[in-house]
Amino acid sequence: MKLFYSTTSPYSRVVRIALAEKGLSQVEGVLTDPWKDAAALLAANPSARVPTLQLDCGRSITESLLIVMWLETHQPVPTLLGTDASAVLSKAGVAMGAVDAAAAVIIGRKMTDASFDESPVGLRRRRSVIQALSELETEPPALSGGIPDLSVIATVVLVDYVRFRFPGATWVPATPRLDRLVEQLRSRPSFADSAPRDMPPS
Ligand SMILES: N[C@@H](CCC(=O)N[C@@H](CS)C(=O)NCC(=O)O)C(=O)O
Repeated sequence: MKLFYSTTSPYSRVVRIALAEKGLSQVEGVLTDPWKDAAALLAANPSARVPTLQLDCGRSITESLLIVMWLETHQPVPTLLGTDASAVLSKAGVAMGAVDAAAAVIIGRKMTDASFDESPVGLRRRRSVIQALSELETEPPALSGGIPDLSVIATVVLVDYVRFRFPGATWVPATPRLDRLVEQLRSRPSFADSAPRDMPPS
């Protein structure tokens, strides 16, 4: 199996953490800038987006949460759904919605410029991030002692992505409880190895 991923992509990071936590580290990582339309990525995914997981049979699975769904069926143990799947998925959805909103601001800047942030759509996306962070801060996902579940993974990916893309932004709410969760996982290999960083120059 091959995973096309980028080091800036929060969606790729969710899948990289999921693979590592499930012990599927034999999957070959293919570092790919999706904006450069690499032929291999385009052949594997008509949307040319990362993450894209290419199975040994040649079939591809795209979309981060569908990849996680496939991993759950392919290798159910250890599960990323904890002991209360609806609670985990509910919180993971809040975090992934905010990941989408934060990524939409970055794409909006690509389409226009930094003024996108203050546009009606930009402000709406920013509000989604603020609301989601505030909701997760009120009741953070819990580390239950086993492997981090999908709600923990998505929340840490969100917090780190917001810090990475909007450093020092005054509109980002303080989230001391989420920060503690991030700190607890910072040195765990699956999280440390996938921490967001700029893509190397090609
Ligand atoms: N819904 C997709 C989003 C994937 C996505 O937007 N990936 C970005 C990188 S963060 C990408 O490949 N962008 C290239 C493009 O939009 O052309 C998922 O969950 O995997």
